[in-house]
Amino acid sequence: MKSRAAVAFAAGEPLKIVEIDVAPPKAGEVLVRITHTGVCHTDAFTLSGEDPEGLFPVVLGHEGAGIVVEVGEGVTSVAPGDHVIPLYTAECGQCLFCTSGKTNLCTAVRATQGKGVMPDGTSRFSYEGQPLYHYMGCSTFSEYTVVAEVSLAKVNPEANPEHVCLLGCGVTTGIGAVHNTAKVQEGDSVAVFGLGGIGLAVIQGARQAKAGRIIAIDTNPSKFEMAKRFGATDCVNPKDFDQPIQQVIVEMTGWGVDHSFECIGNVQVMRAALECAHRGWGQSVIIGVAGAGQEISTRPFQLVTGRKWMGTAFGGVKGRSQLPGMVEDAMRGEIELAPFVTHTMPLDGINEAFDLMHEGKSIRSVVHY
Ligand code: NAD
Ligand code: AHE
Ligand code: ZN
Repeated sequence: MKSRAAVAFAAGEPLKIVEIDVAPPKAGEVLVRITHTGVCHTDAFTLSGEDPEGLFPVVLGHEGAGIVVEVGEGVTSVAPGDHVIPLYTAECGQCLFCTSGKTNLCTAVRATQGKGVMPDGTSRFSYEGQPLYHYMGCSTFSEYTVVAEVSLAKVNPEANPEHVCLLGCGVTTGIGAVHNTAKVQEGDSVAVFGLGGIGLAVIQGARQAKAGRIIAIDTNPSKFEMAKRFGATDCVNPKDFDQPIQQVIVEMTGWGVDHSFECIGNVQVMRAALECAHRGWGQSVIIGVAGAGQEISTRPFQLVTGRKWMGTAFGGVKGRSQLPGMVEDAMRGEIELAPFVTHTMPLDGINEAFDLMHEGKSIRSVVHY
């Protein structure tokens, strides 16, 4: 079938809106009509050419909501008409990782997903006869996409797709990082580096956990108003200080914070986030994604003296078993999604979403088909 899509033909170039061909779903696969998709910084990261797994030409997008159109042979957990959120972290329920009870990092389709193809090693997308790569197992920048059954969460059809698409990545990642990865407790102090969709969701999660002090840090002070609205108690612009930001946070708190979160993808800030964690027990969670060749470093003494360095993917959330409940939470107002959607546009305007992100003017742009 034909589908309107925003295709990344080459790194660093704007997406092109074209009509692509989408082949029917094979066994274990599902054809989904995407109605809405958020634009996450990770899409921009891969488009920039910095992603070691980046492949072109590709249909990007991984923060979507849609409706099942057709299922392939053997698919039983979803049916045409079901409302779904595609998952870049699948949940097969059977692999070593799913059954461990320790992680959400399912391996069922991860290897082929990273190669931009479906589990059988081929693509369902083509343009003018040439194959296009899939992205993160989702490719939500095409109106019609094919995903593995294990990469779909079935959600309440009454939910607003313009909002719950954000549970496909940003908001779930930030909130999950607080509850599943850091396990923030009542009264704990928190520092959040980077106040985009991810950092603001961390702040929302920290407030849910009844954290005490929530320090929001960004070099763009226009982000502070929203951070306060979500529960930040202090807002800090590193540009206002001569000392390194970790020293500023340690001085503000006495010994550092109980939990810090890096939500930028900058390895220098990852170091600062670790070094502003409390001596003896403070922990720092890396959420940001850093480019090819980047490495983190600190003095080992920082860990010897009790700090813990951690990371999280999709906030540790198991998509098929936990995302439907998070959608219900959002419908009850226990997870706030609307304030994240600062801009909406039709598919034709998707490059504007990337511009707004780079200019620091948006939190989330949501594209509708
Ligand atoms: P965003 O671009 O919307 O927000 C980033 C924020 O960081 C901006 O407000 C920017 O002003 C701020 N910033 C930039 N440099 C800074 C600095 N030196 N000090 C302080 N603030 C600075 O991005 P986003 O969509 O919120 O994503 C954030 C990061 O999280 C990205 O790296 C993205 O790839 C990653 N991510 C990871 C996961 C995961 O599962 N681990 C999921 C989603 C996104
Ligand atoms: N492909 C990159 C890494 C990209 C990355 O870390 N992705 C995050 C999700 S970002 C969502 O916006 C993630 O979940 N990673 C775990 C996984 O299995 O992909 C690289 O460095 O190769
Ligand atoms: Zn994302």
